[in-house]
Amino acid sequence: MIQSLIKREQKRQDTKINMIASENMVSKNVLKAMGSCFTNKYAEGYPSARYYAGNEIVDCVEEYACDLAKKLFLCEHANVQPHSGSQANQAAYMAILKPGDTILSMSLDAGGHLTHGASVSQAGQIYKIVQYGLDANGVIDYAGIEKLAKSTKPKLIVAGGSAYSLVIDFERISKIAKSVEAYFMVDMAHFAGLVAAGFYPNPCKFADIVTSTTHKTLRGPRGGIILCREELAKAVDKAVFPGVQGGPLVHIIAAKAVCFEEALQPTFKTYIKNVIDNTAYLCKKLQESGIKMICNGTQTHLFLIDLTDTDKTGAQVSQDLEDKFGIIVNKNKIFNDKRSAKETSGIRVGCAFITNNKKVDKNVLEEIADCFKTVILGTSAPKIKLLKKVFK
Ligand code: DSN
Repeated sequence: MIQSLIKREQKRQDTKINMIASENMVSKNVLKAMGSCFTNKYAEGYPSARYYAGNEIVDCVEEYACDLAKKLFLCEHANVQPHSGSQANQAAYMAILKPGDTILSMSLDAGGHLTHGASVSQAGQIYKIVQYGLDANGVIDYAGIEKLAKSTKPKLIVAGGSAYSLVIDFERISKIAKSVEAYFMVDMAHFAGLVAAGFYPNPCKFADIVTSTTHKTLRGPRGGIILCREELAKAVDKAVFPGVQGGPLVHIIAAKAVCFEEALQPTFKTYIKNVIDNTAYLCKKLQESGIKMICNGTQTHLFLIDLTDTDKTGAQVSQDLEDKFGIIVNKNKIFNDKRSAKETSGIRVGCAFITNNKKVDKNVLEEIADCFKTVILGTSAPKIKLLKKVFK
């Protein structure tokens, strides 16, 4: 049964036009490591300090993955055990905060993440959460962060998110954090690949703790990592295990190492440059046709379409794009959205997945733009000749 479902899913991934900004396509070697015999091993603890015997090879894997992560992101300490970005964030908070401490973070509808303190998340229930948003231009309200930091004296300021399309000014936020003696954490899950390739400022230069997933633009297995300076290393490691997790997923750690090896290659730089170029080109084509963007554009692998001037909801647009053209996107709330998370007034679009297909060029992107225009603006249906050839 499962084998046939795997085949069907592979076909779906090959034939649909996947523009979900947080997804990507791993290499055969990453897949191989994930499916390896390391899945059979328990390894609670850390290299040379395990609670189970038989970890001499596992230790080599974890040490190698940590060394590569440090090399890739130029940081002093790496923990590669978090099972996910959410657990990485949970552990990062636990390493430096006490229940009831104040976190200042970007709100979910401004592009932040659930784990940054939404009321339904664990962080929202354990810590006191104060949130910042966007200014009138859709840019992070840096002046607002400063004001809130001064008035609420947070113990931690968090930057990063899931639906913000501009480069974040880490230096500015780190100065604000220092001025109120708060820790500064960056969740780079979305743009980690851009950082690795040198197309986004490295948050490790400015933040006390950096968390990430490894499966978005970084193009590795599903999982998380935490990076920090040596002085926080012990607290971070203790928070990951035994703080929030038990045994690490050694097969995933092996796959993270493969992903880091790949991200250190020149070909990865080319891939990320193409992702950014494709995203910018598609975004520009849509803007030229009158479609509005939050932040008025993009500097990254994603953009967020603002549907408030149209009669369409995010839910309708996402459904129509899939039904009519096989384009897969996600509906997304926008800042101060009047619609619910089920409907939304935004659509988040990313080019990390489709850029793996070498045939995706400007002509293909123009056909994709025509599909969006048909669904959002009601222009006549395009021929999509190229799309049929490229995604088959
Ligand atoms: N669910 C991820 C995303 O789509 O951005 C964030 O966790």
